[in-house]
Amino acid sequence: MAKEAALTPRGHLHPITSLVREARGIFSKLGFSLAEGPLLESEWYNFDALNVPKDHPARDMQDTFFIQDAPGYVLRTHTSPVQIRYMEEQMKKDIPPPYRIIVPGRAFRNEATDMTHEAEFFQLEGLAVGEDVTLAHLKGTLEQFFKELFKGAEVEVRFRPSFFPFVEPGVEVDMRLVGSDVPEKLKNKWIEMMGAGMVHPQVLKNAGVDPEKYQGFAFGMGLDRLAMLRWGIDDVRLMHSGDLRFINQF
Ligand code: 2U9
Repeated sequence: MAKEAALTPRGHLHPITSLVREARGIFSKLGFSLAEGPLLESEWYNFDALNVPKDHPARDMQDTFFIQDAPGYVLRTHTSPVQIRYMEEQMKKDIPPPYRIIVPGRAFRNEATDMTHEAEFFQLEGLAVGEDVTLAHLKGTLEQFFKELFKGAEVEVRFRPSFFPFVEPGVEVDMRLVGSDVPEKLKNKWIEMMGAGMVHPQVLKNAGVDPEKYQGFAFGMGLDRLAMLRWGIDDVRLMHSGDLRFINQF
């Protein structure tokens, strides 16, 4: 019996599945729970509620998959609508902040594909809302995340000012790994990991949360890129190809 079990071929976790599981473990220790939402999303949740203007290039046919038989609906271009839905639902149930969630999931962009671009990609976003949430909490949270994800390395995190319509201020988050265990390709280099910021007051309002009373931080990253960095994968198209020769290497 034992011998038979040893000979049974084993499946392999997709690298993105591994990353989601790890992220879930790390963030749950920080008090974050997991939220999910639909892939087919209304323009309100995907764009308007998130403060993306009507004339924003992201709302163009070239960048977004619109649905012919469902006017007003799109394949979500990020997982951010899930955070809007979550806050709205909590407020409707009379459950005020603090909120802490991570949101893993697929997102879609209508663009030409190459080694670093895919029309389908996988995101991990996060949201923390409370009466005294600051950018410093965001930095500490992300430092802890990277530290646990790249175990054995010393991790530094830096913010550079940036702009996203749903946050103010917005930042690009870079990470630098130092230490003897770090692969040469990643060592001592600032690597852009994600975008983040303080949730725009209008966005809180759109979700039914009083921006006079509450603030929040939010972040978003691509797990495809993170997996490529971590395992030295050079073509993002392998990630969603369903090719077992790829998956079997993990
Ligand atoms: C709500 C409010 C704010 C999430 C954020 C980014 C910045 C960001 C990109 C990283 C790489 C998407 O996968 S990617 O192309 N994301 O830069 N995301 S702030 O902000 C939110 C989300 C939800 C309610």
